[in-house]
Amino acid sequence: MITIIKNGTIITAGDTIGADILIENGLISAIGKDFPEAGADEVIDASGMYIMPGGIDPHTHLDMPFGGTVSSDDFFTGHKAAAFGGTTCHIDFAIQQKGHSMIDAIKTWKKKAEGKAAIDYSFHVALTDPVESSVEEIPNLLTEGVSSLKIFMAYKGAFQVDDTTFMKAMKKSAAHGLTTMVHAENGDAIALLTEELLKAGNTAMGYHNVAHSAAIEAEATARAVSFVEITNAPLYIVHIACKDGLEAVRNGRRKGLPVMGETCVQYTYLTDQHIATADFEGAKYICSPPPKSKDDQIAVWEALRDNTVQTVATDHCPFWFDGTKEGRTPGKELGKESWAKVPNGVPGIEDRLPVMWHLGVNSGKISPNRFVEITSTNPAKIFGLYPQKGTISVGAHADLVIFDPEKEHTISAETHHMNVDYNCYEGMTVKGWPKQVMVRGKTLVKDGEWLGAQGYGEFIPRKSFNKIV
Ligand code: DUC
Ligand code: ZN
Ligand code: ZN
Repeated sequence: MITIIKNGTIITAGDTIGADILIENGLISAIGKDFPEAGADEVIDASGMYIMPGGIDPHTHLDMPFGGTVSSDDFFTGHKAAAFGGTTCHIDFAIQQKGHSMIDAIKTWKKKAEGKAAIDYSFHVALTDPVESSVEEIPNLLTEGVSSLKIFMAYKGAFQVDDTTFMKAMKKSAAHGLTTMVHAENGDAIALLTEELLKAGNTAMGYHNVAHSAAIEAEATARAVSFVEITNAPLYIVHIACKDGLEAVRNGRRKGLPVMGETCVQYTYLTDQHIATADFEGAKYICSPPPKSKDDQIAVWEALRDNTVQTVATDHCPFWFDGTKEGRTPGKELGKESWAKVPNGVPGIEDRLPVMWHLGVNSGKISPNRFVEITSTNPAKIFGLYPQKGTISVGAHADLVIFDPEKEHTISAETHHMNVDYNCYEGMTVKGWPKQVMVRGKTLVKDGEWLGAQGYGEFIPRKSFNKIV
């Protein structure tokens, strides 16, 4: 199969060039001008369009048992939605069950995706059983194509592990070329405050932000950065949402420590005021860590600009607002009586690229090249997918977004493709929209039409060639 994309403007993390792309059998085989069209199966005229590497979402939770229910997008619905929004690859989390190995978890998550996947995917694994055998298992993860390991400093009694296990895991991972990742919130403090708040009858949604305050996130983030200094092991801190946490990462990087940071699209737009909305509406925005003050949001944008954070993800973990309807899994209504029972998570896998383009590029906060870098290139580099993915170069997968910078679209749950009954960006009119989206040369979405297929998406094994960026 030979495809030519002509007359477009190619945007990568490093360059903006007017050139045509030749695609052969799913790979980019040449970048140049005036390729002979005779013999091509398809010629796409991309006049007026930008051509960018497909989005790579480094942090998602599809089909994840959590909070007494399961996230509402599986590996087909989530993938279809991702493709409509220009994301062509993502890295999900296989979560270890206590008493079981991490290899078991990876196998379980691979099964969830098999036959359903429509875009390409890979897995991180979360170490949740803080026993010696878990740490000993770390080198074996590479045989399953997993080169990144997640630790939770939060979710006491469930996923949280102690600092000793955390540091041992960092050292073992570093010694074998794996990158450690961490959810940085102080789980002990959250558990204590939750108990006190509930005892005092403070059950309204806004109290989620009291139990998950900026100090609680910043303390854990600073501690995690100190662990990098102590172990000299690389660390990627996921979903950073507060100014003081970002400052801890910035200081660590200034010292030359191998620490990296991720933020999520919701933290560039939502604030604690969304969660404090009356009449249970705020439950829609409950996630951990939660979006915080306007000041924190400004700090997130600053960190995206000055490279304190290198990636923007989604932490996509959707739950129905009303999960009582026929055919739905239980959702946010589980927490009608108390914020503490609301399943934590927000949808966003479909919205990430258009919202970041609109809020970031259209406003002049970030350049189109920086947009590509934080949404695709850096996730690929950090997690060992580059240069197969994350850029437009000869030999790379033809995972491409043909993006119409002039097209306006109003985001709504009525028209989105995520399997969830609300959207965090409801009513936002964005300028710039994916016109055509390809994974390995196959068009999955064209002019709003779904042309993809369940089972087309491939598991991408990753070796220990992760980079620090
Ligand atoms: N936070 C969420 O809000 N959902 C999934 C897991 C997490 O850490
Ligand atoms: Zn997390
Ligand atoms: Zn997460």
